[in-house]
Amino acid sequence: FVFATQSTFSQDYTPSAVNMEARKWFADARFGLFIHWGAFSIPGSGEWVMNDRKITAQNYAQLQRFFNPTAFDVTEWVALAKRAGMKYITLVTRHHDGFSLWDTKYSDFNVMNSPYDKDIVKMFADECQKQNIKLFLYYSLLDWSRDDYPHETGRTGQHSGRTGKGDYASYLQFMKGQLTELLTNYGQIGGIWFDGHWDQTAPEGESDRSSRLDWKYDEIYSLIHDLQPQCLIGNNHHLTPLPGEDFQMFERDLPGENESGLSFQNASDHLPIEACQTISESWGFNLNDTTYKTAQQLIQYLTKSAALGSNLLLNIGPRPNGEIQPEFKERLAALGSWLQINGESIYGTSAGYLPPQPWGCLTQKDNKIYVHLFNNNGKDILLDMFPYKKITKAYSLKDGTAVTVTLRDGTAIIPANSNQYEPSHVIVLETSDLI
Ligand code: FHN
Repeated sequence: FVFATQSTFSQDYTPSAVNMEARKWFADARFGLFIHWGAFSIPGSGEWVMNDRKITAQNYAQLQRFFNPTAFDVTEWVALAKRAGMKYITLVTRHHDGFSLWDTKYSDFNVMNSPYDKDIVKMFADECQKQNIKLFLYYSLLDWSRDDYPHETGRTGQHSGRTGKGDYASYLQFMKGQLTELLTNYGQIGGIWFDGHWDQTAPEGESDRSSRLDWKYDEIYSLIHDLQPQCLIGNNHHLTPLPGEDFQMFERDLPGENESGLSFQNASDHLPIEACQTISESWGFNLNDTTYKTAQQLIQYLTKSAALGSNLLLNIGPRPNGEIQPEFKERLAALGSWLQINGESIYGTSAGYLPPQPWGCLTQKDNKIYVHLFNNNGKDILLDMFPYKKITKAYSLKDGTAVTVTLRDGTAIIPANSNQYEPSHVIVLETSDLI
């Protein structure tokens, strides 16, 4: 995925004051809920089912007739995110399969033509406003159903069944139309989350990977910033951020890690960062996917992402009938309970002065350093190169119990008995006299 692109980006994007404020808000928010849900949820084989099973666009379109999530309760979904301590929701409004979850006049393949017949984006927009949580919209750049999308994924033709060869000018108009709807009819949108850049970029049928499609981001991004200047733009292209983007993303990785093999980009030093991760393995509902991460793993993942200066966008893939799996609910509830007590060490913090360590990690705010203990294996915790001359107070965030911490030759020492604490215990060091 490391490649140059031929796009002609305008270099002169100056974020407006409201956009800068929104970036600050976003960087402080630290935790959001990602929702992968749509027609692809119906077969229960993940959101790539159309491509994986080589289903033609014509056959796939039948799923529209079965989309009827009668158990969907938007109030409950939004409340679940709130209780988990999340500050925003990023909803998949149209994934690669092309099914739109709102009342769009630019495509018939949408929720209004399903038995459900309700504008789901509108339901979220209204409910998020009511419950005071921001709404971000995921929007796929690539589309497996439209003839005018010059597609790459599956372009050997097995699954497409499409007649067109692609016409990017027409497809671009379509995207602009849809984005205009999303940014006009649903109130203030927190951000647009693009995905699919990596799909391709060579014209259909061409194997030369050096001739890549110009996505015309300069046009798309200006449209968004003109319609809603505060609306943040992020693009999951796995590249260093491009002009016009307001935050940087990492997929299935924390900044600086590349366990997924997708994240070669360096972390931005000036834009907010967001890492997205799933609670189970799959993004969309998958009957075979029962590998749920534990609540402890997720708490530590959230903590580590904050320790690296990043938000965490944590994904659920609800069932097609609108139920959310109890396993997701339990994990989200556990995160919420932990944040109720320890939220101060996550929200509004910046990266720790040391990177994450085997025993845990650090976050910082004002004159406080938060020490997150995962497991110290019975050893003293040594914070080398401690950036302050004094520790004026040290205590457990949970209940204020004093902790004896010594500062010797520039190293803060937290004694081994700290392993008496439960996992993900937080110790606060109040400091003074920056070195
Ligand atoms: O292909 C998608 C995938 O289905 C999912 O939406 C993730 C979320 O980050 N993004 C793409 C893979 O990069």
